[in-house]
Amino acid sequence: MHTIYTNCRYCESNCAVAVDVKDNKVVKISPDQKNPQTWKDVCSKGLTAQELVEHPARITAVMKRVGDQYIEVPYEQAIDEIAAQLQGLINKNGKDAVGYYYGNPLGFSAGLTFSLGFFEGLGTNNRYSVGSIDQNNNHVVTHKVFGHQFIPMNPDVENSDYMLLIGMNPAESKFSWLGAVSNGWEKARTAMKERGAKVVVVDPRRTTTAAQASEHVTIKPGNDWALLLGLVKVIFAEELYDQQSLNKLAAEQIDQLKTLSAGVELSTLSQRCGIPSDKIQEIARDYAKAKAAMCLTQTGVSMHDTGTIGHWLGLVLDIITGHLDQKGGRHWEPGYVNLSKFAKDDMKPETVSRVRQQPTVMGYRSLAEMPDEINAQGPGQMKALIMQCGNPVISGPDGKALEQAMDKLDLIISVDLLQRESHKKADWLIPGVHWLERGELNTSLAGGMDTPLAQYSAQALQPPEGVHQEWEFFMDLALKMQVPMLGRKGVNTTVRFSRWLAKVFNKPDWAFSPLMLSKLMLLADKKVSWKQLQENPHGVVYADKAYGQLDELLKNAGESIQIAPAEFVAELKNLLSVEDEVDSAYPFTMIGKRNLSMMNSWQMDLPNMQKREQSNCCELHPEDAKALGITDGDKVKISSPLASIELNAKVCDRLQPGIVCIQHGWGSSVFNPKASNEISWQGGVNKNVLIDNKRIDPFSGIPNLNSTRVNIERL
Ligand SMILES: Nc1nc2c(c(=O)[nH]1)N[C@H]1C(S)=C(S)[C@@H](COP(=O)(O)OP(=O)(O)OC[C@H]3O[C@@H](n4cnc5c(=O)[nH]c(N)nc54)[C@H](O)[C@@H]3O)O[C@H]1N2
Ligand SMILES: Nc1nc2c(c(=O)[nH]1)N[C@H]1C(S)=C(S)[C@@H](COP(=O)(O)OP(=O)(O)OC[C@H]3O[C@@H](n4cnc5c(=O)[nH]c(N)nc54)[C@H](O)[C@@H]3O)O[C@H]1N2
Ligand code: SF4
Ligand SMILES: [Mo]
Repeated sequence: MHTIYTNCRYCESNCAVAVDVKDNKVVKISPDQKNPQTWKDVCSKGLTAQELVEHPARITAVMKRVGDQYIEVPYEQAIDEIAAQLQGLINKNGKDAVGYYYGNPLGFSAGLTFSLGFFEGLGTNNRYSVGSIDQNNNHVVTHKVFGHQFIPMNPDVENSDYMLLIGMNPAESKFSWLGAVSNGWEKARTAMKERGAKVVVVDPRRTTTAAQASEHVTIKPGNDWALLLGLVKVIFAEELYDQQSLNKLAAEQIDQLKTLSAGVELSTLSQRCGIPSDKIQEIARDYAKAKAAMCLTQTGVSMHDTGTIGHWLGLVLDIITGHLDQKGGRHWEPGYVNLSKFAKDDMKPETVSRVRQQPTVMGYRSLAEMPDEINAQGPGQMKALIMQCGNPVISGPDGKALEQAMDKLDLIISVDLLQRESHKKADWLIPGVHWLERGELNTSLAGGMDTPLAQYSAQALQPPEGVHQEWEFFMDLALKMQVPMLGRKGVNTTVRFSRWLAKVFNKPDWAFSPLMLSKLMLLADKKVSWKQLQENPHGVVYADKAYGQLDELLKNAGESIQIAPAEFVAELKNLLSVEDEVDSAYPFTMIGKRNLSMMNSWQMDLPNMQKREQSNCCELHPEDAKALGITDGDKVKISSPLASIELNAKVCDRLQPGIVCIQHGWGSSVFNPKASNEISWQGGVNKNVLIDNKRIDPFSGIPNLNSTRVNIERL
């Protein structure tokens, strides 16, 4: 038996784990206590990660659909056939015929560069990312305000006196979203206990986080912007701002914000968000006066058609009170590879989609638009879809519309560990490679750590025999189809040459790979060397935590903060001008939640999770239950104008009346392509079929995943 020190790559927390291995099988996964930072937060998902590797229905070879069966096909033959099929579609219909969607787990793989690089080279406009159902509005905001699309902010929890947590539940989901704090919720609780720090949680539901915080403030879903505008209003009106911070901003932009916030009554904003005016005043005063404070707006804010404005106003609050990028606030860490240098002018909002004319984000369209781009005939129509690490039919809005549209595609390819709902009609199943089977240095997370830490994520297991790394699949397709990898001439020649050298000299490491690219990127900033990483398998703390580095970045780039981008101001005025209409046929608002032992639409089929829950349910308030004659456990029907679903009711006082809560991600079967496609697991109901793909955030294309109007009745 031997032990490999590596990281769990299921979420941003990147927890350090020690993996005991015997005969290429995991004996045990435990927290790596020698890691200086990230081991304390290890959760059951990481500790049982081998359950997915050893899943009985795991795809362990390339499978091709023939009739309604799957057959195994040698990898090289698959590359030839797939390249020919894609080329055929492109010759007939143009490059946009080939569509691509990547899901959340790809963000934790260094192979991402090669997947994205293939489609960049191919030049298709039909590219879709999970960011459009998660975080794209954050990128839109930092791009407009700072001029950089990728500025993750690390919450300096351990030094904070006042934490305003809006739309997040770190007690279950971890402090892990665009900036991770290892053991963050424990650190926040310690700060409350030992230093008297205040944690105010704004959430429509009394989550575990809300229950353990100093204070829980309930809000009407989708209206965080109104609360935040209220806070900004009070801060201007009572002159609670930090004058030094204002001095750095353009006076006319400040005036614009002042005038805008002064022009709306606090009572109006209070009514919109459902938070009393005096509570808004109290939060504003405490926040501004706190020595060190942070306002974190997370997915509860993101997943609405108002998400961009919500994130923007959260940033405005931090900037005008002088808390941004200060000790105990959210601070920017350039990381061992400063990605803001690599990802600066790639926002492309001027490129709009073909059918809806919706702006793209970093060249990617919104998943909400995919059905239209498949259905609408004419030049640019999507004819094929390659999915990697994603389950868009379940995790995206209006899964039925997407499923129906996908029926019209000529070719569906899925790269995944398992065959789930979105992949059930796939023509090709390409085996995914689990993080236990990957050795990589994931530079995309280089700056997203609480304390500057770098660690090589070592490979613990060999993938099943004959299975190639996912990035190799895209590289091999690029070579076969003569698609310039990364959209750059010369890369393919370099790859061919390096592969030849590697073969001739029997040095597999010499072949061009994501790791080689990461090593090259290390040289750009020279904060940590490859040698250091190899010598320190538990990770290297390469710098002290520092504050105020964002100012330097902006100064060096000749940029200044644009606190009131014209588009955002216009949209805010628009939000203020329209009434928050309630349709009496759909009087409830549906929100969501996560579960500590599962990720979005996966892991519920694993033994670790099966011990806990078999299905999702519909939580509702006792008063609503009484009025509707519903008791705990009753079957209820939840409807939106699009569809209806049936679930068991759970009566609970965690919610306010008028709000129901259903966990997303359920209702995705697991199929077994090796056993005549039989269903290997099934559980719960897909609530996202209720969610409209037409009502989306105008900037990021994110739908109302967390504030859908529904009706509920007893069956
Ligand atoms: N209503 C509602 N909807 C939501 C949300 C919500 O809060 N409410 N949350 C949203 C959020 S935050 C997100 S991130 C999205 C997620 O949306 P997606 O990323 O599209 O979907 P997931 O459900 O995360 O599915 C991930 C897939 O990746 C596969 N996978 C896991 N590891 C690997 C790997 O190493 N290689 C490969 N090839 N495949 C792998 C899994 O088997 C699974 O099929 O869902 C969003 N949808
Ligand atoms: N165990 C586990 N951990 C995870 C994941 C998982 O699926 N399972 N997913 C990972 C991923 S992909 C992500 S993106 C992160 C997300 O991490 P978080 O952002 O913490 O996501 P949630 O836990 O869903 O918390 C969102 C909260 O917003 C609340 N909410 C809903 N609507 C509103 C609203 O309008 N306003 C406000 N203020 N609050 C609202 C919900 O009640 C919920 O408590 O978690 C990551 N970690
Ligand atoms: S899934 Fe759990 S163990 Fe893995 S990185 Fe996230 S918090 Fe850590
Ligand atoms: Mo996410």
